[in-house]
Amino acid sequence: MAPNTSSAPSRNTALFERAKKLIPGGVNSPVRAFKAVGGTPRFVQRAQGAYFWDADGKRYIDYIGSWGPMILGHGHPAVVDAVQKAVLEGFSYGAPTEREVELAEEIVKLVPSIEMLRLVSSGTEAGMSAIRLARGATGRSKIIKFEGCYHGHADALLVKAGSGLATFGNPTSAGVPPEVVQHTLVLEYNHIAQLEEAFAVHGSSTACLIIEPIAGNMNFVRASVPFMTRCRELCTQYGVLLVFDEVMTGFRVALGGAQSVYAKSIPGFKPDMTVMGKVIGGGMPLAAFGGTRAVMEQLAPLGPVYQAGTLSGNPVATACGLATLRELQKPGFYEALGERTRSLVSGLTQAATRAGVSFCGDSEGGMFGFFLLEPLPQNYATVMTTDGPTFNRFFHAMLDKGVYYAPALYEAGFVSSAHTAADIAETVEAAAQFFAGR
Ligand code: HOZ
Repeated sequence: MAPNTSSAPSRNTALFERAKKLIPGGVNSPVRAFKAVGGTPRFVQRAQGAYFWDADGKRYIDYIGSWGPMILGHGHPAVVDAVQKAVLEGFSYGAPTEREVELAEEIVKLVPSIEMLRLVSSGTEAGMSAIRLARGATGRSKIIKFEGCYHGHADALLVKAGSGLATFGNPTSAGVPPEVVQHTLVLEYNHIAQLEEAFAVHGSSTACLIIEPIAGNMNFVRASVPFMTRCRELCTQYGVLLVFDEVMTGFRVALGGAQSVYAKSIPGFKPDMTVMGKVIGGGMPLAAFGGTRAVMEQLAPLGPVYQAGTLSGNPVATACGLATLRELQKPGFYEALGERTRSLVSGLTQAATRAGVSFCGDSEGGMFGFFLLEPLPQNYATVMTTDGPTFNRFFHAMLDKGVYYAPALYEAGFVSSAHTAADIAETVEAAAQFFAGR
């Protein structure tokens, strides 16, 4: 399709108007609506490699990649081939398949803390199920989470979460009764003294501590090594299950996920449970939760904790996930991805610095974040001090130049193996023009 000319009516606008009549806010997930940054969401027509084209035929370098799953870029031939073959064999059976066993074997092989796992269809479902299992396995009710960490939209976890809730300046959703979250303790990310106090009071009645080890829903904020070390020590001391939410970071920051990154600094480090999604489905609705055998065997039909799903382990989704995981294991994959991502963050930082703009960024593997402030924030409150209006102008300037970042400053960004050095250079040049003319 030929690109729309500026005088022609925008198909994005027309589609948005049509969508708003039937779908709340015109979108099926809030952040997509551009409410925080203003303007009209781009309706995607098609995507290939590092790019997508909108309904007006304009091309964008895509740094969202479906919010993380598209680590190989769009339409990777090996993945497309696997999905096409799977589709011909049937869409869904509601019965076990060899492919879901293969996917489980692959994940267990690559993530040593996971001895058993269950496949589900979304990160929200995985997080919600992991919490129920942690409570069932420990016989305790309380859970600990951190401000700015988002673990999907299950009621008990929708307290002071980041992502879309942060965008709308509303830390907790309406419709979540106080009684439902009375057992959810929310602590400050990277605050060791507060963590120790909370464990001293509530440790023995707490089922689990759930954490995004590298938080991607308040932009990109790492848990410090000393903080993570204390999380592990206190969980062990009080019999609290340490649950890593690796929906974003799993197979994204390293082949073994963020836990393998922490294991480099904390000898023998392992969480008790892990929640995964995004990359393991390669762009199809697929997620998982897993952990030690002792905990996972509490799950029905073996144990008393109920959990189920009609589309769980879907044969097309598992084909897509398996093909994706096989590509990631090719030699040098993460080295190249990490290098490309670092080159983006350092290019943006240099461009901002040259123009005298306060800027900092960080990345791990194919996940990154940047802030229009310095130094790197360590918690949600600091992230919230970012200059929103300037970010919004930056976002739109980049969009005009064909670079698509997340339409909110509380979201991490993603680079795929399809992004080339030329894509990074084009992006950095676009940013440099904005910083220079700001
Ligand atoms: N929960 C995602 C942001 N962290 C947004 C998902 C979407 O809009 O697709």
